[in-house]
Amino acid sequence: MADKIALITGITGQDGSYLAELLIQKGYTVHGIVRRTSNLLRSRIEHLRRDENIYGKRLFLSYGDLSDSTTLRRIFRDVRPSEVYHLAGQSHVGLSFEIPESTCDEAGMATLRLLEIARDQPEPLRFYHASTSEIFGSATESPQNENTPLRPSSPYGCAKAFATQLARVYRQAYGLFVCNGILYNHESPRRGENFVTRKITQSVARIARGLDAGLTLGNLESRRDWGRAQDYVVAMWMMLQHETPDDYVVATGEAHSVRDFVEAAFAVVDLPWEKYVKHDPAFDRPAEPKQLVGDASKIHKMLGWKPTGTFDQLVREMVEADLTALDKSR
Ligand code: NAP
Ligand code: F7E
Repeated sequence: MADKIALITGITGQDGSYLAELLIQKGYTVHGIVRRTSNLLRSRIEHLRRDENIYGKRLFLSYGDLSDSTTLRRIFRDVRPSEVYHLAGQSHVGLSFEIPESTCDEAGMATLRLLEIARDQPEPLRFYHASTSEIFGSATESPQNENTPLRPSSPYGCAKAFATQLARVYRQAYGLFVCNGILYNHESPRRGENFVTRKITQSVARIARGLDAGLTLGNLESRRDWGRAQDYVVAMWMMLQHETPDDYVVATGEAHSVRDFVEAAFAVVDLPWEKYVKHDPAFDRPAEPKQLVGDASKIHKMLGWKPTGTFDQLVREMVEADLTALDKSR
């Protein structure tokens, strides 16, 4: 296992940070691509970067941007990865209506750039593409599986559908080992602060400590299939260990509304949610997918993956982490 070299795009994100931990723990050498930002603190991987036994020994970071093919190609040449996990890109669906062009470049075209680089490598490698339930958008069937037709309903979903189909083409046309992980929403204390779950749990913690008076949200009736990010990165790794490349839906199979999430989060701190939560149409989206719920029976049967924990445990874990972080910072 010691000679396994993984390259992760998007290592500073929620999934990238958990995946880096998992792979280091499995004995991999991990290389991450980070983009230049004005603030050097990369909070989700800062604990790894500060660990002398890890940083510079098992974990390496290189500067690169998804739009910069020359640099990406150079990183592949220098790192010579045996496994590539392509996770980077603008991942906010609502925001993709406001910045469609850059979203499509990052979620769509950048995958093409990376697949082309992968195709040119002297040694074969295994490539994971971070696909999403958003490719199904206004699906006509529920739950969705790997054969459900692609009907995306946002610029983000369209770009990911393009990249997903392209990954299939590269697998079939060139025999590349490429897997699409069709992941449904997955959350954790490291979830970005402008996704609904984290926005809720962070706000609940602040309200419970008397720092905020209320929480403003968009559509409370939206339903999602929410799982734990820590489980979902294991699924990514499992896909690349199988003898043949394939696509897999990764989901819990259970749908809950944003309202359910709000109720469960306020219940953790024993406060009545109706008193604090308001609707603001500014957070509504021009279009919403229909009922997105995944059928993960293929990955369960083929790779033995299954989700852990319950919806209530996930909500509790996130609220408690935000309470702890808030108390530490004061
Ligand atoms: P995330 O927390 O938003 O992280 C995105 C990562 O991409 C960050 O490391 C970000 O770097 C990097 N990035 C963005 N634009 C870049 C660019 N132009 N060049 C280089 N790096 C760039 O996303 P996530 O939740 O971990 O999700 C990982 C992937 O899975 C994404 O592709 C997402 O679309 C997909 N996905 C996520 C879910 C989910 O529920 N989380 C479900 C299905 C699919 P900075 O730290 O510098 O911003
Ligand atoms: O929205 C509603 C919103 O932004 C969930 C990404 O990781 O999962 C994620 O995309 C729902 C939507 O996630 C607010 O309208 C209500 O119906 O947390 P979200 P998402 O759009 O499902 C998929 C699988 C991905 O691939 C993406 O990368 O919640 N909602 N009020 C709100 N959403 C937000 N963000 N903020 C609100 O105030």
